[in-house]
Amino acid sequence: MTGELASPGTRLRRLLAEPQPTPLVGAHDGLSARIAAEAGFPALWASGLCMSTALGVRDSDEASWSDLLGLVTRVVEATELPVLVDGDTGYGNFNTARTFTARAERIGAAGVCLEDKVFPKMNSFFGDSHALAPVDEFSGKIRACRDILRDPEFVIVARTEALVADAGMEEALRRAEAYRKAGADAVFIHSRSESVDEIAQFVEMWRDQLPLVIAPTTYYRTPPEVFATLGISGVIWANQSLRSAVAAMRRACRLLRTEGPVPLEEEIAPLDVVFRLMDYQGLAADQERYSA
Ligand code: SPV
Ligand code: MG
Repeated sequence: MTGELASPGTRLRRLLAEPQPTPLVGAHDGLSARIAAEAGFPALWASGLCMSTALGVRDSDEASWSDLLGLVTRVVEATELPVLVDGDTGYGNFNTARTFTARAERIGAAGVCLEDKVFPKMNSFFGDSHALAPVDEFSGKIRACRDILRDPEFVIVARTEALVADAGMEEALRRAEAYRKAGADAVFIHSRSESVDEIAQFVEMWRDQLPLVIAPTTYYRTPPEVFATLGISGVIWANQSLRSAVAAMRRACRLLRTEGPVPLEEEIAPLDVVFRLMDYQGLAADQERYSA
């Protein structure tokens, strides 16, 4: 008998409710999803930055949301892991946000994260142009997303960019509180500080009202036990896997061009690894089983 898995939303919800922070790793296609699963990550972040980069465009709403959902489908189908989808600003108003969310749910994602910036947004780590959407307008998006779900366990994460936009701690708290009231299941408090201090300050003032999610892209030096002590629920390693691929591909192309394939072969994944990641053996076994 094969046991039914709980819904993706339920599984993500349970992970975020665990006493220790749940690590999520950024994925942008089926391959990166499988590599993350092989390494033992319990959940995936379908990263807007990474999917945009994989498509060869900027993380400034240049990819259409159908393009992004195409990649999310690949990420979802590649493993059994629950996938939290980066829904950026929701691509317009409450209606585009809820349509995106409904589609993400239909294709098997576990949750969507929406951020309170103005469309078109810019990646939080580039430049200083990060205008915030009015709180009421963004709260309306959260409510609309909540109302369109089929699975009430599907997770809606509200991300505030107040600290990224230099709007201050009070504003970050005011926004997080509004989004909690609008029906968010968790708050993603984003920071581009190199220290965890502003996150710690937020946590202290937030007083555990909803699970908190963070992406320590710039404060990656923070010892992991600090996140546990702060009671953080989800730690998103948003772009490290993609950036490692960028470094490896650049090096490989340079080496191939300058020195040829022989020195390169030593350091690249053997085809066997590729076949194993995609379970070619499983297909060979099925071939036996189903062919006359
Ligand atoms: C993403 O991965 O697209 C994110 C997280 O939004 S970050 O790029 O770290 O802001
Ligand atoms: Mg993003």
